[in-house]
Amino acid sequence: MSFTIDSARSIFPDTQVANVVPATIESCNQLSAEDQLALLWFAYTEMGVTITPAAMGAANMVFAEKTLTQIKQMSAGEQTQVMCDLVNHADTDICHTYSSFGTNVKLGFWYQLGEWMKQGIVAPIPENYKLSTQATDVLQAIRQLEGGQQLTVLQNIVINMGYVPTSGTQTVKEPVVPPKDIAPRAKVSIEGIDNLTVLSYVENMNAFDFQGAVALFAEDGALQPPFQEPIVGHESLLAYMREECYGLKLIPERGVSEPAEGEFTQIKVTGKVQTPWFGDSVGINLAWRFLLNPQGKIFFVAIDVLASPQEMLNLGLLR
Ligand code: 45D
Repeated sequence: MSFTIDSARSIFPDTQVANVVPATIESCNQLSAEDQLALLWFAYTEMGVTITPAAMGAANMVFAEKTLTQIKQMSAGEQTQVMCDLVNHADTDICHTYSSFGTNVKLGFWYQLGEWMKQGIVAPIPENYKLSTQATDVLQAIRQLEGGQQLTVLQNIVINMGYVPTSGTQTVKEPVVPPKDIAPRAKVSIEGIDNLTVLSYVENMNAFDFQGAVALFAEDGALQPPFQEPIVGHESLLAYMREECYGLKLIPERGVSEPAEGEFTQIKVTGKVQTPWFGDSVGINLAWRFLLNPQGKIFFVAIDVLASPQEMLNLGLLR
């Protein structure tokens, strides 16, 4: 018996994932648009995290410039309407354009709006806005999360704003980003792991050498980002990495490697990732669950946001 992508998804089944993240997003989605905007704004400003301006370089903000200028020129009422439309997934031109942005452009778009709200160029959330009791509860729930989990909630909410077609899975493709310079390479070491595929995966990702990283995957290999479906095959993986992975810093700490059925090898690594948005001020606790085929290629890797820092030590050794 051999693995399928589907069966590979359940390797290391006792990994405790931060399910509180999708649960929080779900309760947020139940609120009215005004409440969501106010709640998210309060959460975002309360976090007090400072976005590294350099991160805006990782995002290809040219794609959003026209829309941002358009919003800047609107009346306060229209600006508020646009923001509510984005939350409501309304069928408007701006919502359609927004949906065509990649993750980093969406984050950069809101970062810019947030800056303009602080400067009084875009309609702010009224300081005395009174959250509904439900929204107050959600804000309280967000406060309880770890820093990395809070950012994952915000990131996911921002990704899902804009127009969502009700039928079909037609996604608007972002124009291809020209390959950027490859960062200097650094050797990695992971306690308990000497597997060259896993080590080169981390080295290539940290060097933004995505062709090198994709070459480590089997032809039909897959990568599953946190709370998402797997991305399958070299072409899709390369497109994904070019769009989402510039500026990420993978900091694996320790791992375990064990044989799996059919001469596959399963390897679990725990550690942190830093996003270009916050540099080394926030680390997100992660696990990478790799399944290597008998040829040593990556057949599957899942990236999971961990439920707690203690999960960093759960390598499945005590099963
Ligand atoms: O007015 O090995 C609101 C992969 C609304 C690749 C706002 C990976 C109200 C393979 C929206 C609040 C990528 C999977 C304003 C590894 C309002 C791999 C603005 C993992 C103004 C390791 C809000 C990588 C703003 C990971 C501006 C897990 C919010 C990366 C900004 C995780 C929020 C990255 C930002 C994360 C959040 C980044 C910038 C979680 C960024 C989060």
